[in-house]
Amino acid sequence: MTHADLRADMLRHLTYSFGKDPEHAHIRDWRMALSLAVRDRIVDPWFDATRKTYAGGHKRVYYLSMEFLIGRLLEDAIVNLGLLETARDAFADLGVDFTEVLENEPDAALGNGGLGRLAACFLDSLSTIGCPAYGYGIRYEHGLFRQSFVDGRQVEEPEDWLLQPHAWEFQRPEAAFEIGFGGSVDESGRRAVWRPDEMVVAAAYDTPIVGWQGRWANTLRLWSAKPVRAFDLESFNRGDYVGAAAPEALARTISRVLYPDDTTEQGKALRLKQEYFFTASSLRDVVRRYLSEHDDLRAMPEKVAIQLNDTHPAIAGPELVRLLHDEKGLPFEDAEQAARGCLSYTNHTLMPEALERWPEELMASLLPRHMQLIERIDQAHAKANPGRKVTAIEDGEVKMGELSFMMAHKVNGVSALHTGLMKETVFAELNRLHPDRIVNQTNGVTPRRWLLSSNPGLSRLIDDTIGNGWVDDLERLSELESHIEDNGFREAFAEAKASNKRELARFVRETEGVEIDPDAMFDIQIKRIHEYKRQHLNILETIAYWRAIQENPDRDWTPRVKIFAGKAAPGYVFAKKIIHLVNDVARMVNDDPVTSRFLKIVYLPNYNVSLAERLIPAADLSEQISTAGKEASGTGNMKFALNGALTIGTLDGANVEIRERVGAENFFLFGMTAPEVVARRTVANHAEKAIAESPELARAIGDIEDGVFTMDDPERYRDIAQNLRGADYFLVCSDFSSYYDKQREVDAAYRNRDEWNQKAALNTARSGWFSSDRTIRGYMNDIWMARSAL
Ligand code: KOT
Repeated sequence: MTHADLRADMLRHLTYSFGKDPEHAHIRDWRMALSLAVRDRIVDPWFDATRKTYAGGHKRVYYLSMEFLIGRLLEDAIVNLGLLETARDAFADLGVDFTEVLENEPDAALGNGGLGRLAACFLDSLSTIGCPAYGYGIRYEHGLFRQSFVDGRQVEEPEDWLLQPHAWEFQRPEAAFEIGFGGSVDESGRRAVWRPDEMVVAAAYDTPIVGWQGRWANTLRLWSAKPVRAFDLESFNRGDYVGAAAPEALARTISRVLYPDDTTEQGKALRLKQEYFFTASSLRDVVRRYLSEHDDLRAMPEKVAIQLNDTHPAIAGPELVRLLHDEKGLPFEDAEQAARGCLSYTNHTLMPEALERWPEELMASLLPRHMQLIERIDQAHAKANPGRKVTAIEDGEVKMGELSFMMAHKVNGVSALHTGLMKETVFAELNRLHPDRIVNQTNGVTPRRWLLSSNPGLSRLIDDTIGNGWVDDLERLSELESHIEDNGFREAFAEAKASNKRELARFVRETEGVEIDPDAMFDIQIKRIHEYKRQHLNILETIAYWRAIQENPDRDWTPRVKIFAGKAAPGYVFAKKIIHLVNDVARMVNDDPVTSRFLKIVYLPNYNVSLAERLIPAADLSEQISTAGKEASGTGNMKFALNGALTIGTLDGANVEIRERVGAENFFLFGMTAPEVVARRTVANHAEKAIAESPELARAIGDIEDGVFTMDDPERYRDIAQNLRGADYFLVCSDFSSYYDKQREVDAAYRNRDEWNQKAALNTARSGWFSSDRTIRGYMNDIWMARSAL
């Protein structure tokens, strides 16, 4: 396809799909026209993939996830179809800025963070590998809130990506299911019959997901809630026009908004409704598709693999049993076995506050038949494993982790450390009963988005050095190693980074009005704000460094820019205080004429996928500083290493495996290990002791308490300081010295720029294993027993 062909296609869509003539087209019109022209190229491979899957009788994988943090799709599709240069040329002809067109696309934020972004990377890898698969989720009208700062405080505004037409989706009016809630169970007949008293319609919207080089395309099917009857005619005829629209509003509430909590549970009835809504519609679709080709439901596991992305779709266990037993008439035992053969469950966190538990009462009132089946599943498990006290129902609550474990043939963790901890802690007893069930699948990231499109400079250098085979065979990056000795290569590698940093400096100047020096070290921490991720450890170290510079301003300090980005859940007061503190410190430090040559702090608002794509390629140092044992895996850590940033981090999650692969000498390790963390908590006054041993820490906390950064309101951070001096559950104080000292080693290392570049290049060369293609192959082989159809 030439750029003239693409231009002609765009002009046709501009005219006939949108009724615009080129003279009057806005950027948005061009973006929509390009999107449809590109989408047209995906439809054929998409149909082909469906036909091949049917014809070959292939097993299908269904990935059920509450969140798909897909971000922008246009550039991804263009890159995967190999049309980047073609599109650029087409716009050059038209005199329209191509980058502006790409950046005009709203960033679809249908997820909170790691869990949702992992699902999106998996979709890309499944299509690249040619594994027949569907992603199933919710078509939220409002994705994750937009964040801004007012006087340094986080302010949330609703996100409304669907206010404008969405170029990528196809509405499927023919694919709709009625989903029930509440009511009662009629057990008078031979089979239990659930009679719900509330119904909504789940309507399907499909987005094709094309893989690398357009060889295969799968479907992301998102469900939108609609009323069974849009309008209550009776109310209308009575003249009650508001009441007439009530059923519509009620039904639509279910897919209205994404819950903005990451790794914490809200326990709200609407959330449980959302979970059942998308799980039930997805399973009905799966069973319908299976029965269109097969008739033996007991053999379903041979053709169907259903992955539960955490426990959010855990109701899939009882729902599938209900469909097979109550509705299709299989004996309970056969239904349970067939369901278990299909289902598997990924655990993403061990933090007790994130493990889903639903009050029995709520479950019974919303899903009465499911509550009965959960009891039966629990009893069957107890009967099969006598003498063991492990149950899915405890203290009047349904424990969704235990339920998922019992209903899955495989359960996986997301890094080696995390999987080990799962076996030792939350699932210890279940693991003893089912020792082969828990397996590890270390997370990965798609190299198409996280290197090829987001870092074109480095990608070009890699192509020129080893060819472009790395894009779908990322371990080939190891071929770069032999070139690292070559001065020319090292300089080109350094220049790719330098150029990304200049571009970021320009962005920060234009959006924030803050001047940062592209030659300073760019030290970046971007992720959800959470106590366990310890952004406050980072800001304490920043304060201490600032004080050290002030005391000795004539020393030759290593210039740094500390960059933060990330959202706090709206109800998470402590996390919001951390944001405010960083902003207050930034204001003070950036205005300090003595230190500002050496230290700048930037907190970028509204962190999302697109901002990550801008920041990661420009990083020198990646902050992965969670309390050991708390971050299940991390995936940002992988993206940074892949893009040639060095990590300062704890032995937590996938950091462990990153360090093993890139080499200990190319990774700045600090802090306690997971077992040391557990031991340290038993030490009386651990925080007080750590503060007494570190004058830098004592001073930094003192500054916060004295209102150094909050002259107008010295009390503002009293509770942060109190928490640090007191419980300090996440051991910020106990890890401080080790972190501070390691940062000074980082300073020294950055001064030897050539050696630093060598370490950076080694990080890239040795990060190939962290491709989500590798992860997906692991799931296919160890869990799904699925094969590529290519
Ligand atoms: C839990 C409850 C609600 C919403 C999100 C979660 C959640 C997110 N649990 N774990 N995560 C993160 O998942 C990522 C992908 O596996 C991990 O890399 C990360 O460490 C988890 O915190």
